[in-house]
Amino acid sequence: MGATVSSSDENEQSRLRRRSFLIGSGAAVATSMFGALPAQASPPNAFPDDYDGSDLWLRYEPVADPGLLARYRAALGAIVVENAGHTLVHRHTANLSMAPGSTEHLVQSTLEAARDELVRGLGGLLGRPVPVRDGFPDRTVVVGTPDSSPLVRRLVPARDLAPLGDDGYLIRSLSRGGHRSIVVAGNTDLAALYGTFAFLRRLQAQQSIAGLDISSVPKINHRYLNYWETERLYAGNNPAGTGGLNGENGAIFDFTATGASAALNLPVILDRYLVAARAMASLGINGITINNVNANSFYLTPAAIEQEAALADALRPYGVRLAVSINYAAPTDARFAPDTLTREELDPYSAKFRDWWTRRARQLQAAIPDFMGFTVKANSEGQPGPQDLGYDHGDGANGMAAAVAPLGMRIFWRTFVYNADVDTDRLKRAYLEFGPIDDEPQPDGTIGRFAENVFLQTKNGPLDYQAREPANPLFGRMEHTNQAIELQVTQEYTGQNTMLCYLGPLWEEVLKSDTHATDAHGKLLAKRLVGNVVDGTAQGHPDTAIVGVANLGNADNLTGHHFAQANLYAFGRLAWDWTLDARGIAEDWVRLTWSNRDAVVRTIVAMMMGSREALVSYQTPLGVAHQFRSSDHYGPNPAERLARDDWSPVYYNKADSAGLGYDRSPTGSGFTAQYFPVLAARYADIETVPENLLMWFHHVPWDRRMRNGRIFWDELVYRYQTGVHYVSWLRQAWDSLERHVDARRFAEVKAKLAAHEADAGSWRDTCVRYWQEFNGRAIPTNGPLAITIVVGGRPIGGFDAGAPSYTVPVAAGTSPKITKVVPADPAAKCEILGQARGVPGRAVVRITANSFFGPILKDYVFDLVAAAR
Ligand code: GCW
Repeated sequence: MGATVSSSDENEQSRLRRRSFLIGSGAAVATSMFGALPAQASPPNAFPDDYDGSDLWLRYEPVADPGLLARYRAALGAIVVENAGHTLVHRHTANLSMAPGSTEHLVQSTLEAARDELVRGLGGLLGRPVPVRDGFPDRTVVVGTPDSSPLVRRLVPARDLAPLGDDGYLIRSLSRGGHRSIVVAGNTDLAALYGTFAFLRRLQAQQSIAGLDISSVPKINHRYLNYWETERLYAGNNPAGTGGLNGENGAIFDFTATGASAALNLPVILDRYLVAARAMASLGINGITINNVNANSFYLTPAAIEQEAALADALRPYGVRLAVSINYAAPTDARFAPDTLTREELDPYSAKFRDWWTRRARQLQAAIPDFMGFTVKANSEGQPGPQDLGYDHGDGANGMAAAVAPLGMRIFWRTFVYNADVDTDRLKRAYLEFGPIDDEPQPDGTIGRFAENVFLQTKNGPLDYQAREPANPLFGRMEHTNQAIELQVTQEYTGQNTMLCYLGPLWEEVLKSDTHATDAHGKLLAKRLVGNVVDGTAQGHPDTAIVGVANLGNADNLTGHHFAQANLYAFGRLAWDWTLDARGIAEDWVRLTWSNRDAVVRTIVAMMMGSREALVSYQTPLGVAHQFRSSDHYGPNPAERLARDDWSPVYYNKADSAGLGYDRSPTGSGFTAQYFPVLAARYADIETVPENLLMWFHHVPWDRRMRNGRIFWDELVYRYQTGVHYVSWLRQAWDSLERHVDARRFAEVKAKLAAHEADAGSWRDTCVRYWQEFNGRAIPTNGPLAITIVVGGRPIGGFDAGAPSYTVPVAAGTSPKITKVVPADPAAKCEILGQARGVPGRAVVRITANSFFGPILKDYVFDLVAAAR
């Protein structure tokens, strides 16, 4: 498809950008085809222009559609929450109070939380107060449980509530004798609160509330956050870095802030704690471990326990329970003197060790009766553990578990271990250490040594939260052990607080990936997706857990990047129901957070949905893992070689003159054998391994033919380029929303996207140049956005699509005008944004096309210069 040019002559880029000349079908059609919003007039956005994002998705803006507003108002005349103040939750801290000037408020019962959320939510959405009433007026929303509410007992048959368990809820429209109501009910106050948020979500997303008959039960029992207050914290309120300001460290909860913030430490409760609590409850998150797994034993000291108790008091009405991470060697810490142990006394079988932990757990339980237990990172990355005394992870986990079992607590023991003595391939190590413990016959005739109150907490992949990994082979392998999956919500390897990367698709991919797990007779299990293993349906586990390493901080918007809120949201929704699809979750989030206008929703959802695959493409395409510089895990450093082999990008890329990638097949490290047979065979063979994991399992020759016919080197380079081109499209798509998004958030995201594009380009360039050192090859020039231009009758092509600009010599006496643009992809759209008026001069050609993960865009910048004579 060629194109004839019809543009005026201009040579200044800022002016070029304002005037765009489209070749072909007309601007509106072309842009909407690629997801950006046509620039037509529309009503101004409802959010105030200075809105900072601090409400997360709990934003209750008045419903703009007059018809819908009228229907909502007609249906929702009153709120009835009977006996809301009857069942008060425990409160330890006598003088629990909000910081001066707070806007949130403390409640002391879960039903009060539900009632107040309805008052706030319906009042905002309906644009007028909705009164709280006694009795049973017409047009009422009733919230409660059969215990709290005689009305619920009357309106909802017991048999309908029975299958909901403790956390499930139902939402039902009822109409009797002309009397209409909506009832939100569960078996517990917390379930009623969950139902309340689900009901409000419907209104926020402007869905119909007529004829409701909804029920929902979570698939996983424990839906927890881990919060690392000192590491990978990308949501601090200091925009120049990740830290805090005014004596805060950037973490969401203040324990030890100094200076101007010293008066804000717990037990004082800040607004953001309650926003976070409401947000967690809105998703059904029911626990949080509040400190880093590289644990500071401060959190076990009496003074800290008092602070934790205050936090627990504030979160309790929302059903969010507390745990802390511990250091295995905490008993040796002088802060507990005289109650300390020697290093030799850390024997997990000894009464001394166990009693020490029982004492600590009792202190916690005295202040926090529903304290959950401990999260443990042991013998990992320098942390102490049972192996220091010659014991294994089973001994250590069970020793701790025995100490806290009488108190009803659990141990979450992480499997993120990779002791170099176990195997040269880091990926094989955890399986080799944990697997055999699961197989051990026990004296009571059962199999598997891990105690019942132990959960192994396992990262989704075998390496370390990379943007793409195969599922961890421990899923399905630990048949006799409780196992929680650990996902990283904070974007350590996925762009931190700069890149827009929606992680829903990553988690959906892993939760829905087939383990091909078999039973003891080698027969494939009927239910065997990773999600089935996690929710217990694969192997019949009654207790189940999912953990997200959270991305909260003290930034105004709580997550640093406005789009990082989506990741917390998606984690929570998937924790409740892992079978949901990432796109639907994104759509809900956009409606709750940005806008209900369909065209805006479509554009933002499109921006989100390709963002993770784009990041994979410009950072670590085709299965090459962990090419991050070690200093911060943000930028690239494929050449880096560290003292620790298994922290070094070179260890993962294995670049040489023959090719690239880590051979983990049977001819290499043999890691593939840790998978169940179907997967082991698929991954072992370079012909059958999924191409997106190619270099994860194989050392790939530069000339290897890919499935699309290209050679590996060319495809590799195009993947890097395509990822960056997606980010260029993101910027254009976002710009198209300027009139539809409140000003402050628009500008903040726009600035992040500019940095994102530059940093994605640096990933592409750094990696491609480094690979060239091994293969000596040129950059291929026939990628997805390749073009040929015609100037003065002469076709010019072969451009490196990764270059920022191109010099085009123009013969004396010929016009510098581009007369034709021919894209390699016939479906691509070409647009000449401007022509050079003379030489030297500048022309810009925009190419837009679709890649396999979404729209891509490149502006070719041509510097037209006089040809040398
Ligand atoms: O990815 C690594 C991170 C560490 C982290 C560790 C872990 C808290 O770089 O920051 O330590 O994983 O998960 O234990």
